[in-house]
This record gives sequence, C-alpha cells and structure tokens, in this order.
Amino acid sequence: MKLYYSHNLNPRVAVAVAKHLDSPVDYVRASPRHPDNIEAFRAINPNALVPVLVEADRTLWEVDAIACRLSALAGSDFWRTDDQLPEMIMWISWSAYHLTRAGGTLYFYKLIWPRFSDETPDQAMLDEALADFRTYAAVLDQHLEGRKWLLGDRISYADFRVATPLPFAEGAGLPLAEFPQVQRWHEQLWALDAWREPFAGLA
Ligand SMILES: N[C@@H](CCC(=O)N[C@@H](CS)C(=O)NCC(=O)O)C(=O)O
Repeated sequence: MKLYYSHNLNPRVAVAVAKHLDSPVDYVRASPRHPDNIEAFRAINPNALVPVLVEADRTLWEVDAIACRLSALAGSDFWRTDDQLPEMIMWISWSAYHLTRAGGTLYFYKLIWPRFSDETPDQAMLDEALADFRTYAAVLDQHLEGRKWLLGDRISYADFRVATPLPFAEGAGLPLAEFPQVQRWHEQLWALDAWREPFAGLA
C-alpha cells in the first residue's frame, strides 16, 4: 500500500493520519504538478494532486477518504463509526468550506505563491481571507470551550482535519493568539509526534 504525498497542506494531513494510526504504508514523495510527472500521475489521480492511497485493488484520492480507509484498516475509531459520525462529518465539511478555505488562502498566497511568482497578491483578497479566518476561528473557539477535543474527551480525525492550516499559522499570519481555546487545542495537537513532525524519517 503506497501513500503518495508532498509537504503541502492536505498531504501533510494524510501523512499525519498514517503516522498516528501506524499504518503499514510505503510513503512515496511526489510532485504531481511537475510538467515531467503530471500526465503519468493522472493515472492514479485524474486531478494530479496528492495525497493518493494506492492499494492492490483500489485507489483513493482526497485526504478524507484516505483517513476513512486507513482508520478502518487499523480497526481504529479515529474515524468514528458510532453515533458521533455525523458530528465528525459536520466538522470535516465545515473545515473544507470555511476555516481551512480561509486559512488555506492565506497559506497559499503567503507561503507558496512567493516561491513561483513575483506578483504581489491582491490585498483585498488577503484581507477578506483573514476576516473569514477570524470569523470561523471564533466559532471553533466557542465550541472548544469546555471540550478537550472537537468531539469531547477523545481525539478524532475531525481534530486533524479542522487543524489543517494551523501548523503553518506563523508563516500564513493566522492570528491564533486571539483565540485562547483554539491555541490550547493547537498545542495539544502539537504535542503529538505524528501531527507535529509527520515527515520525520521520510524523504
Ligand atoms: N481536496 C484534496 C486537495 C488536494 C490538494 O489540493 N493537494 C495539493 C496540496 S494541498 C497538491 O497536490 N499540490 C501539488 C503538490 O503538493 O505537489 C484533498 O483534500 O486531498
């Protein structure tokens, strides 16, 4: 079983999940968008993006699907299958459409864009993303009040998924210090080797 990854936002989460679950995957570092690779890579992901999980009889792209599969293979409830499943999906979806969309925009334009463009990103777009991030971080902060993890006492994939942009907070300018519960929860995640250093020992 091979997990294709890069060091960017979403593949970072997939590698962290595999490390957290001690999944028996071979890690393959990939550059799917490199002109030399893009056409060949489409054979395993038509979107030419990572992460991708390749098994003998199936291939999955999208980090959420990969987390679901790795959790099932590990016999773990990291991906909940009980009555907490709807809440977990709620947070995963909310992350994709709200918090991580805002944080991901700041991550991309502040950390990735300058690597390949001299153009200054549109300030109004960055301001809007930052305002959105603050709006959604406030929602998260309120939910985390009195809860250790998003679903209560035990960590779940929702914690990893909602925290997708947080490891890049400093470079992306995400104002975590304004949200004490988010900051506390981020520090709890940071205490996990799999989350803090998912690429340790890999290429
Ligand atoms: N919706 C996809 C997003 C995948 C995606 O956007 N991957 C980006 C990194 S965040 C990618 O492959 N970029 C090229 C690269 O990292 O080389 C998921 O959740 O897995």
